[in-house]
Amino acid sequence: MIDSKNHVDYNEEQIQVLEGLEAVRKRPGMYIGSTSSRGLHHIVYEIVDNSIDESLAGYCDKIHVILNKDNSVTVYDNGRGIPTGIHPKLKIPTMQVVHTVLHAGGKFGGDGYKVSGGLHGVGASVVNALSEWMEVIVARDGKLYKQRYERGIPVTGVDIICESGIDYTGTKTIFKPDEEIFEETVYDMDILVKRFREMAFLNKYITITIADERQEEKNEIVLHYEGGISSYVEYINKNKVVIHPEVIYFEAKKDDVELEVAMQYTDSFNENVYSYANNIATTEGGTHITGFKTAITKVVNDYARKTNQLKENDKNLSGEDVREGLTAIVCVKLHEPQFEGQTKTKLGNAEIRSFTESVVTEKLSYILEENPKIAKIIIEKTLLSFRAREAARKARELTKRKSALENTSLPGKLADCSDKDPSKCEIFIVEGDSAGGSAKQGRDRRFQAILPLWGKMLNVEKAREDKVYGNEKLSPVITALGAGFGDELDLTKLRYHKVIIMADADVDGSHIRTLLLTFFYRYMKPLVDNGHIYIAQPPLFKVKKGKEEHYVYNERELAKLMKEKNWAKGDNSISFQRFKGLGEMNSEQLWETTMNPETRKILKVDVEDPILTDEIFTVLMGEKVEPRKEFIQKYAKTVNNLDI
Ligand code: 28F
Repeated sequence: MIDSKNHVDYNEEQIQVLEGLEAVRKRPGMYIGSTSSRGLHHIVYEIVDNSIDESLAGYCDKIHVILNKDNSVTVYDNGRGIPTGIHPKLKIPTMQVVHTVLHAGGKFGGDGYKVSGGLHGVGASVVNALSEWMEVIVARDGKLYKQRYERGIPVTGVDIICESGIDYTGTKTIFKPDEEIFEETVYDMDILVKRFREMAFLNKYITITIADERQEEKNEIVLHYEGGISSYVEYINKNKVVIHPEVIYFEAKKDDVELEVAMQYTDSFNENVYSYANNIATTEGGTHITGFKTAITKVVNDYARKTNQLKENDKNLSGEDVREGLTAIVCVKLHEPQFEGQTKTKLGNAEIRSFTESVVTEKLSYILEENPKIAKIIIEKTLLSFRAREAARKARELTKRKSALENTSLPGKLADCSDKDPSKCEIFIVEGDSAGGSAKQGRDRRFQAILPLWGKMLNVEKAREDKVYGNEKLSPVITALGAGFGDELDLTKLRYHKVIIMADADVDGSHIRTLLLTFFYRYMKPLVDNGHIYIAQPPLFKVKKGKEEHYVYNERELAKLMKEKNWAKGDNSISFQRFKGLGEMNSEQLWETTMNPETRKILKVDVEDPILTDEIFTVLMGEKVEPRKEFIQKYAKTVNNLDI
C-alpha cells in the first residue's frame, strides 16, 4: 500500500514475499542447483513442468517454447489458465501468488500428479525471482489478464488487457534470466530439445513445439510421440541391433498408481534400464525398479524351465543374465512420491515394489506365453549370457589361482607410489613406453603411480566379460587398480582414488583414451559415477619469447595468450613448439604442465546424461558402421584433426 508521501509500507504477506525472493537471489544454487548453464536450462524446465502438470491433470496437450532474440524465453500452453481470482487466504490474485510466494506451485492437492523438475518443483516463483523481468498472460473466463514482475516483484497489478472475445484458455509466461545471477545466459537449443523430447516420450498426449527465433532463419522442432515410451525404447535402440522387432509394452492402473513398461532386447552386452516417477528420472532407481527386476528374472527363469531350455539341475539365470542387452523404460505415476538417496532420485514408496512386481510378473508371463518366438529369442540370449558369465567366472578363478601361484600381485610395468592411502594416491595410465618413461621420472613418487600401457587393446563394446580377462592391455589395469571389475567390482579395494588417463593429444591418443573410457564405462561404471576417472590435459603448444615461456592447452588459449601479450604471429622472435606426443616433453616439462597437482589441468569424467552417453559409446564403438559415419560427418566440421 503506497501512502500520500509515496511511502510504501508492506503488510505481513508482502514482507514474507520479499524475504522469500531475497533468499532465492542470495543463494540461487539452493533452489535451482547451480547458476551455470545447467541452472539456466533448469528454470525453463520449471516453467514447462507447470504446463506438463496441467496436461497430467487432463487439460493441456500443447506446449510451445520460444527462444527470443533478446535471450528471453516464451512458454505457453492451452491449459485452463492460472486462476486470477483473489486467493482466499492471501487476499491477492492467485496468479500473483503462484509467481511470488515460494512453493505456492503445489497445484493439486488430491487428484493430480505433481510433476516437478529435478529439484522437485521449486515452482514459477523461483524462476520469477531469478529473472530480470517476467510477464504472465492468462486467457480465462473469456478475458486476457496480464501481470509484469521485475526480479520477482510485481510492477503492475493483474490487469485485464482484453475484456471479451477470448475463446480459448491457457497460460503464457515470458521471462528473461537475470544476468546478475547467471554466469551464462545463452540457451543451448540441443539441451532443451533433448529434455523436451524426453518429456514428449513420457507424456504421449502432449505436443511440445520448440522454436529458436534468435537467428534470421527460424528453427522449429515439433516433439510428439503417440507411441510414448515404446517410441522412447525405439529411439534408444535406433543405433543398436535389436533381436526381436516389436517393443514389449504393458501398463496397469490400481487405485491411484499407474505403471507403464516398455522393453526390447538388443545384441549388445550392456543393460539400459531407465525409470521415472511422475516424469522425474529416478537415476538411483528405487522400489519400482526393484519390483521390475525381481519380476523379469523370475518370469524368464520360470519360462526357461517350463520349456526345458533350463535343465532341472541347471543353476538359475542371474538378474544380470536376464538384463544383458535389455533396453527398458519403467514409469510410475503416484500421489505423494517419496524421493530418497544422495540426489533425491530414488523412489522410496514401499507399496510400489510389490505392485510393480505383481504387474510385471503377470503381464510379462502372459506376453511370453502368447509370443513363443519372441520368448525363445529372449531365453536364448539370456542363456548365452549365462554361459559367458560362467566362462568369465572360470577365467577369473583361473586368473586368481594363477596369480596366487605366481604371486605376480602387481603388473611388472607398474611404478607404484609409496603412500598406501588410496584417497591420497593417483595412478597415471600412460600410453607408450616413452611417455611412461618420462612420466616415471617426472612424477612425485610419494603419491603418484605410473602404469605404461602396451599390447593390443580390446574394444569392450563388442566383447563379453570373459574376453576382458585375457586381454593383455586391460588385465594390468584391472590388477593395478585392485578393485576387480564387472559384477566383482569392489570400490573399497580401489588402490588409487584418482585414475588419470594420460594419452597423446593426437588421433592415436584419443583412440586409446576412448577405448579405456569404454572399458571403464561398461565394466567399471561405479568408478565413473563416483568421480574417480580423469583425463590429463597435456599442453598442445609451448610459446617462447626471450626469457618468457608459456604452455597453452588448445588453439583458443593460444589466441588468448597472443592477444593478452599483444604478440603478433609473424613476430619471429617468438618460437612455437607444438607437442605431438607426451614423449616429446622431458620429465621436468611433463611435471609443471601435466602432472603437478598445483599447476596441471585434469578433466573429471562425469556422466550427466546416461542415455546420451550410452548412445555415444554405441555409435562410436558399436557394431553398426553407418551411424558412426553419420555421427563423424555431423561433427567433423567442428573437429579439425579428424581422419575418417
Ligand atoms: C507457461 C507456464 O504455468 N500453466 C499453468 C495452471 C492451471 C491451474 C493452476 C497453473 C491454484 C492455486 C495452485 C486452473 N484451473 N504454464 C503454466 N496452468 N496453475 S500453472 O492452478 C494453480 C493452483 O495454486 C488451474 C483450475 N485448477 C488449476
